[in-house]
This record gives sequence, structure tokens and C-alpha cells, in this order.
Amino acid sequence: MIRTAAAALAAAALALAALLAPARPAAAADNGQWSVLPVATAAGQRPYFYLAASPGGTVRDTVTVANRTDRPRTFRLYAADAHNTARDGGFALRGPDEPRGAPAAWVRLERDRVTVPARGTVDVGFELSVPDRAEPGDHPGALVALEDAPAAAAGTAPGIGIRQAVGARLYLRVAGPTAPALAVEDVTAVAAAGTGAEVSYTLHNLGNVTLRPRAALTATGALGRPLLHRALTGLPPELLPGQRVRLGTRWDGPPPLEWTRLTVRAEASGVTAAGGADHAAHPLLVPALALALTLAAVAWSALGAASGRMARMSDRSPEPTAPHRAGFACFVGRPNAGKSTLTNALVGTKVAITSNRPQTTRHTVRGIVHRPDAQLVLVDTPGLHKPRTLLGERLNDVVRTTWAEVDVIGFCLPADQKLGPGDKFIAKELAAIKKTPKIAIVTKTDLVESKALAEQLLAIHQLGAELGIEWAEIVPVSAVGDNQVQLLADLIAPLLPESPPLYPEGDLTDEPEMVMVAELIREAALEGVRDELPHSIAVVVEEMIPRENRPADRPLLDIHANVYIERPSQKGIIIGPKGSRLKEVGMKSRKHIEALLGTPVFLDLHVKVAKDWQRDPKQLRKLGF
Ligand SMILES: Nc1nc2c(ncn2[C@@H]2O[C@H](COP(=O)(O)OP(=O)(O)OP(=O)(O)O)[C@@H](O)[C@H]2O)c(=O)[nH]1
Ligand SMILES: [Mg+2]
Repeated sequence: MIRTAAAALAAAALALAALLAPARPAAAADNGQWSVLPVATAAGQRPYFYLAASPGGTVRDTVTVANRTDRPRTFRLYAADAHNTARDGGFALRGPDEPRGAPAAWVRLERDRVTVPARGTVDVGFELSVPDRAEPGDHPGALVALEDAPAAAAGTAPGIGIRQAVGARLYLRVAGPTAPALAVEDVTAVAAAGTGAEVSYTLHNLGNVTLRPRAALTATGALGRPLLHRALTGLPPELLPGQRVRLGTRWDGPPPLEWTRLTVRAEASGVTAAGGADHAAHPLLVPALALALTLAAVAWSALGAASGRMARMSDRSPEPTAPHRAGFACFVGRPNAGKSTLTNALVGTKVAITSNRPQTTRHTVRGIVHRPDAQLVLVDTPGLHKPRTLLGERLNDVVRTTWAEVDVIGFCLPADQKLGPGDKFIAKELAAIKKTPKIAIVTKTDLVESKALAEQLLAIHQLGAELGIEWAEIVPVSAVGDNQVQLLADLIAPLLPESPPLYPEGDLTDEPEMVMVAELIREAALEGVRDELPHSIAVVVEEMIPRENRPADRPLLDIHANVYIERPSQKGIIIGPKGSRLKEVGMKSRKHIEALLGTPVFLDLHVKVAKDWQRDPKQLRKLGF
């Protein structure tokens, strides 16, 4: 949750306070024989350098190298970049001959070699010049004194394990927007000896500030039975910007005959991330239990209200006293941002059609997510855009009416496209809706590298700051890659009002069947058409009637639908050579319709011209807009 700039600063201050804790051995400032520390000031000894500078700015400071031994010692002095070790995520420094990045490359020491007399000290000044185009945020490193000659050869007897390179940590913060961002990636669970499982996961700092992560492992069994909730230990105290650390833990308690869902949830500086994996102690259990679960789910919905009681009885949620919440959360954003795909992923079934053509959604579609603690009514809206037709204006009106009425607004911004005028236009309008919490959702994260994602997170944070929007959360998700989708539901739920469920258990949408059928036909018709044609297509189901005189075990539903286009010249494209395209549209959509309605269907499609219907109020009314 990247809240206001003030909150980000507060987080930075916290991080700073945490950094004031004694240095860890990995970058000790003192090895008992010599030490490297910031020069003492009137205020006392600083344990490390904390420097703040703006891009283009320069800061100066002095490092003191102290020799505690009875002989002179010579050191090589250099600036090093910090990173997290691959082994356990500890704080580590790059060697003197490794390529230098930020901040090491920006440091100029007055001297790079010093001889410190016995029991004496030497001060060396340095200058840190931040380039104009430096990235804002934290750039951790250190100033290191590496003894020039091997200590043993110098005639003393240093204890084994004496560290030759000793460094004073340097925490540089470059002024500009800060955005904490964290991801849990690649959660895997492998059966270990006995019934245990080795769980591995990667923590990835996607933002530009140092994080101090905490994490917990949860396991749920079939039908959501809670099995485990345990804080994870062995996390790196500091996860530096851009760093990825692979970590692991062992869970000894997986039930031998149960499929489990493992989730690693991590948080730091107000940001939350989660990732999960399925685990079965016996490999055959995964398919077998998936089937069992499907059957159970069918039985579940068939049981109707009774299943509600079952759900409550079997629910051992950690906070049984937490009030139930229910309410509306809409997804808004420009066309093609991934709103409908996300709605479907959250609901777990297709309630809204999707396509790679802009302006696919033409009315609000409600999808319902049922959880033990909350019922989320997700409202998918048409993409808000610059209208060129009366239809466009009406669709935009629908969006604005929706966001004025819901409890939470989810603003969808695709990760693979830089924020554009369309996004900024929407953000400006959202800024005027003060009372409703807004979550910025970065969609399609599977399409970009982490660096691009980090930049997008930062840009969104900045956009919020510019317009005075206090994002309740900024969440990266991939609906296609099933990444952080459940986390999004977890973040929406607490923002909803306390309320009993608004829809009966088992209802996944309130879309009328006829509308859904028309939409499925339109979705199939959109495939492979280009330019203006996708906008020109509208579908209306005229009637759905069970065929008479069919045997009871072989019913057939007759569906008559009209596919409208705007100009006679478009007819040929839709119908295709010898009707081949229309036939394909019929075949494709029929499969989806039969799955939706659970009955064989005979689909009768007709192509009709409704001249310029997008601009004609009368035609629009006829087509249901
Ligand atoms: N790779 C990838 N593609 C996605 C993801 N989410 C959506 N898409 C694709 O993006 C395109 C647009 O998705 P929609 O869900 O229809 O977008 P929308 O925001 O509802 O669009 P409109 O209804 O036109 O406003 C489709 O081709 C989707 O398959 C994702 O998480 N990853
Ligand atoms: Mg849509």
C-alpha cells in the first residue's frame, strides 16, 4: 500500500531507524584490529553514512580509518555497491575489482590508499556526485578498507577469520518519489523425507527503497480447511532495491492424503505480496483430488443453502469474530486494460467477454466472489475513452455512474504500456471522488520484466501524488498468469462495508442468460475482425425456446440471434466466403453457450444491417443501450 508521500516518508524514516541498529557482521565496520567509520562529529559517532542528495547534487563527507594495533598498516580504500547474497540474502558488498554501479561509481575518495600509524587514525574525505538522471530512492553501499598486505605476512598473528575488508555502510537516498514494492515469486513445494515438504520462494524487491520484510506461510486443505499459519524466519533483515532472494522453509505437517494450497505472504513498509503453490504428499493426489474437488464443488452448488451451513461449520478462519463484509468494487480503466479478464479470474468463471479489441465491454457486468469473510461484488465496466459516437458517450456515462456508487474503485493500468493521456484523464476524474477508496491495479504483469514493472509502480505512485489521490493500495497482478489475483481479493475485502451477503451463495453473476448468450456470440464474432468492424458489431438474442417433441434425455434449445453491423459493405466480411466465417462464429460460440446453459443448443444466426446504429438514438435503444 503506497499511500501518500508523507506515508512514504514515514516509511523511509522507519527504514532509517531500523538501519541505525548495530551493523551486521557481513559488513562490520570494525574487526578488532581496524575500523572504518564516518568521521566523528560534535553530535557523536555515526555508525554509518546516511547521505541524501538530489539528482545532479554532490555531497561531501569524511571517513576515518583507525588502526588499533601496534604496527602501521596500509589499506586500499574503495567504495562498494551492496547486494543481498544468493545464499541467505545477507547484506554483502561487491569486491574492489567488480564493475561498479550506484552508489560506488559516484564516489570519489581523496585517496585510495592509506597507511595508518600504530594506534592512529587517518581521515579521508570523499565526494559523492549523483548524476542528473539518477533513479530516485535508496542506493546502499559502503566505504571499505582492505588491508594491502596479507595480515599473516605482516608479522602479527591475526586470529583465523579476521576480516581483511572492513566497511562503513553508506546509505544513499536520491531525492524523488519513493515506492516500496514487493513480490513473492516462484513458490514451489517439493515432497521431502517422511510427509514433509520443502517450500521454496523468492522475495523480490521491485521498488526503490530498502525493505525489511516479514513473511508467513499458510496452508489450506481441500475446501479451504486451514492447516497452517506460521511466521517465516531466516528472512534477510534488509532486502535491497532490485534484489531477489531465494529462501526456503520446511513444513513437516502436510496431511498424507490431502491436497494442500500453500501461500507465502510477505509484507514490508506497508506493501503486501503473496504467491502460492499446490502440494500433495502423494503425486497422484493432485489429479485425483482435483477431480474430487470438482465433484465436491458440483455437490456444493447443488446443495444450495445447506452448503452455506457446511461452509460455516468447516471454516476455522483465524479471526472468527471479524465481521462479515459485502459490497461493490468496480474495475475502471481505459479500453483493453484487462478489466474483464481480471473480473473473470477473480470470480473463477467467465462472466464477462474479453478480446484484444478495445471497447469490448459495453455494459456493467457484475461478478460475485464468495468468501467466508466477505462477498465481493465486482463490477466490470466499459473502458473509459474519448467518445466518437453516441454509444461511446453512453458507455462513458455508465462508467461514471458506476464509480460514483461503489464502495471501492479498482483503477486498472496495464503494465506493458506507459501511462498515457487516457490514464491521466481517468485519474483526474477519480481524484474528484474523494470518499471512495481507490486501488491502483497494474494488470498484465506477465508481459513485462521486473524493471519495467518497478517503473510503472513508481509512475503510478507519482501520478497519485500529482493529483492528490491517496491510493489505498498499488497492486501488480496477472490475471492470465494467476499472479496476485487472490491477494487483490484479500485487499478489496477489508475496504467493503460490514454487511451480510448481498447475493445468494453460489450466484456468480446476475447477468440474464439471454445477455450472456448474446455476449458469447459477439465475443466469437470479434475474433479476427479489424479496424472499425469490432465497434460495429452488436448481437441481440431474439428468443431461446426448448425444441418441442424431444425425448426427455435429449433436449435441444433453439436460440435465434441477430448479428448487427452498421453498413451493408460489412456484411460480406462477417459472413465470409460461402458463409464460412459466420459458421465458425456459430460453432465457437455454441460450445461456450452449451457449457454455460448445460444443454445442447441449436444456434440460428442472422446478419442484419442497423444503419449507423452507434450514432442513432433510436437504434441504440432497440439494441439495449
Ligand atoms: N498477457 C496478459 N494478457 C492479458 C491479461 N489480462 C488481460 N489480457 C489481455 O488483454 C486484452 C484485453 O483484455 P480485456 O479483459 O478484454 O480488457 P478490458 O479492460 O475489459 O477491455 P474493454 O472491455 O475493451 O474496456 C485481451 O486480449 C486479454 O487476453 C494478463 O494478465 N496477461
Ligand atoms: Mg472489458
